[in-house]
Formats: sequence, structure tokens, C-alpha cells
Amino acid sequence: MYRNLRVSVVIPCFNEEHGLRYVLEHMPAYVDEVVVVDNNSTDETARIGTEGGAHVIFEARKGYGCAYQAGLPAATGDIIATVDGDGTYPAQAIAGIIDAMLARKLDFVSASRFPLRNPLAMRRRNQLGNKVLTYAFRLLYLRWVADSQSGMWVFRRSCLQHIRPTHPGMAFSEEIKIEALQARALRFGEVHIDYHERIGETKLFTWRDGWLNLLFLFERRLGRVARFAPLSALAVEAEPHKVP
Ligand SMILES: Nc1nc2c(ncn2[C@@H]2O[C@H](COP(=O)(O)OP(=O)(O)O)[C@@H](O)[C@H]2O)c(=O)[nH]1
Ligand SMILES: [Mg+2]
Repeated sequence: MYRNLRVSVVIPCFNEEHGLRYVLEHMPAYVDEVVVVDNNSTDETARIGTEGGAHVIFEARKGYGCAYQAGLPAATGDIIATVDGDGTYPAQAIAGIIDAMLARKLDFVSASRFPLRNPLAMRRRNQLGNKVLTYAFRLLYLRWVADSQSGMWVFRRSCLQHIRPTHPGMAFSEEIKIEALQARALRFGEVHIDYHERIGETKLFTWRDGWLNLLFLFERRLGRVARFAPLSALAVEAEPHKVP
């Protein structure tokens, strides 16, 4: 509990046995629930998650967006926060972000990594790709954002009734921000965070994912993306993962 609010953290994981252990060991005490989405991992991710006290659910459809579409509706807290399973996003920052959220009367906060305090935390070409995508985001959606690709969001669980991101892959990250920005009932804002070097291997294919994310920004703007039910309406069929 933090300020009388139950806090859930959702972590999408594809083969993150090393990073996930670190993330779970550094989870702040006020976090009430951790949902780990094991996205078809072939390593020890599920076991590390269970041993670390997380509720592990399994998602067979591969992709960052698929992992979140299973994980977000499974969270039960008043506040849902997201971090990667690689130690890059600081879970300790959640309290400060909730403070800012209450002070600024926001519903959905995206944690911005820019300006980067530690330039080594992100490879140069990823920094460049992020710049291009964020400029495209600003121009197409006419909203100034500092970081269109951040994977750390802190929001009221009730937001899930108003947003319906459906992308299966990495573009889910920009899509959820667009949804939150455009939902009339929600107030969107950004808060700066520290970003750290990754533990374990990246799951990002820089050129492919960068290109797909750029394409998605255009297609979504042109209304060429099918939109389905709000996330809260998704029935989660995911079974708790059985550790062999
Ligand atoms: N790229 C990718 N990431 C996934 C997938 N399923 C879960 N993830 C997790 O999503 C997070 C983001 O991936 P990451 O490699 O850290 O990308 P980056 O943060 O953009 O460098 C990590 O915690 C991954 O383990 C998937 O199918 N593809
Ligand atoms: Mg990451």
C-alpha cells in the first residue's frame, strides 16, 4: 500500500531469468502484488518469478503487447505500474510517481527516460531511434511527449475501462500512450525517471521494431488499426504457470 492505494506491478518477461531476479529482489515494500507474464520463456523465468513471490501467468502468443494484454487485466491493485524484467526501469520510483500523479491530478503517467542521466544505459542507435519515433509521435498526435517509447507507466487501474491497446508487439508501448492521451476521461502526464543498463540480452530488434513502431504511428493516425474491446473487458484465461 502506498498512500492508501494498493499497488500492482506487471512485468512482461521473455527469458529474463537474471534480470527478473534482480527486479524482484529490489521491489519496494509498498508493492502489494507483482504479476509476471512469462511469454513463452525457455529459461528459468517462471521459477524465479514464483520463488520471488510473484503471481506468474503464462502467455503463449509471443510479443511484448501480447504479454501486457494478458498481464494488465490480471492486476488487482488500485494503481498498476509496469517495468521490464531487465532492471532498466526503477521500481523504487513508483512512490514518487504516485505523489506526482496525485499532486497533478493525473490518471495515467508515462515515466520518461529523457534526458538520459546515464548515457551508457541506452545504445546510441536506440537513442537515435527513440528521437525519430518521439518526433513522429509529436507531429502526428500534436502532443508534446518526452519519451514515446517508455515501457514504464503508472496508472489507476480504472484507466483500463477507457483504453483499448491491441498491438501484439513493441508498438503496444506507444499505443497505450496514444490511447491514454486521447481518452477524454483521462489525464495523461509524464514524470522523469532514471534509466539503467540492462541485465541480460536485449529482446529488441532495433531496426525491425523501430520501423514497425514508426509504421504503426502512421497507421494508427490514419485510423487503419482495428480497435477492439477495452482492456478491462478481456477475460484472462491465463492459468497460473506450473513449475515443473
Ligand atoms: N521484445 C520482446 N520483449 C518481450 C516479449 N515478451 C516479453 N518481453 C519483455 O518485454 C520487455 C522489453 O524488452 P526489452 O528487450 O527490454 O526491450 P527494450 O526495453 O526496448 O530494450 C522485457 O522485459 C522482455 O523480456 C517479446 O515477445 N518480445
Ligand atoms: Mg528493457
